[in-house]
Amino acid sequence: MAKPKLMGVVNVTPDSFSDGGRYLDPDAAIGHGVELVEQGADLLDVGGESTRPGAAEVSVGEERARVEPVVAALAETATVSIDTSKAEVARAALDAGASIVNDVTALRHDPEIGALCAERGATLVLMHMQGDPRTMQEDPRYDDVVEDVKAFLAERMEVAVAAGVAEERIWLDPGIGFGKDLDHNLELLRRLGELRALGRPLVIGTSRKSFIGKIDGSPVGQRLGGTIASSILAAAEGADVLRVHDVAEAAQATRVASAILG
Ligand code: HH2
Repeated sequence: MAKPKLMGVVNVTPDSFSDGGRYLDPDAAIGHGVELVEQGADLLDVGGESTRPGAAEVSVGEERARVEPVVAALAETATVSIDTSKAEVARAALDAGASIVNDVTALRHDPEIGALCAERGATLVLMHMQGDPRTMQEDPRYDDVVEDVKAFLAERMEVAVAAGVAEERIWLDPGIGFGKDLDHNLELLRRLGELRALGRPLVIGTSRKSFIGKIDGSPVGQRLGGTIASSILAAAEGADVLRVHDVAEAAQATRVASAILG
């Protein structure tokens, strides 16, 4: 198993599903990011808008105000990705030193992000989501979830390339928990290897997500074991980047797993 990169989550929001409000203050967010790097994060994903089901929309001005100072400070010492679906926020974050744009709508909300990443030579993460955050958990349906997600990601990659993004700069993410029921999430994780055929690095975010609670009834603050199990199995199936809140524990788990599997 190749040791995956760890993407540490820095949510500068009042309402993220697992840590909303803890790092809304810029100094708290910066301190948290620094701590995650010390714990072994290879990159930091800074976000100013929650994507949890039913989350309130945030204006461009507010989202920029939340993320800009945090990105500027953290980019001095770390690789920073900006978790946004708005080109204006992405541009401000790239100006402040971010080098990756993580767009959970895969250029559907704001196609301008494609041209922006092309112009700046930024890496672009394209994630699968069925529906939008307001409605995505209302009875999601697929013919074959892995085939459907794979076709979607292939199509969004074509859109990004048509906008000028170099294929080598694209990462793909099946979007665990975004318009998927428990069986969909489990099937995607079980058959993650099939997405390798797309030929691009795979990002996986299972951290603290509700599918873990659906398996064992755990509340959001007690899903570390499930996060580690799912992240390591994903890495063994070929995930290249693990998006996690608990970096120290994930770093130990990936070290041990890659020592065993070689
Ligand atoms: N998950 C979340 C947010 N952004 N980006 C990618 N590429 N993949 C993911 O799985 C993913 C993501 C949700 O987690 P979190 O940021 O902790 O919560 P919230 O959206 O409520 O801020």
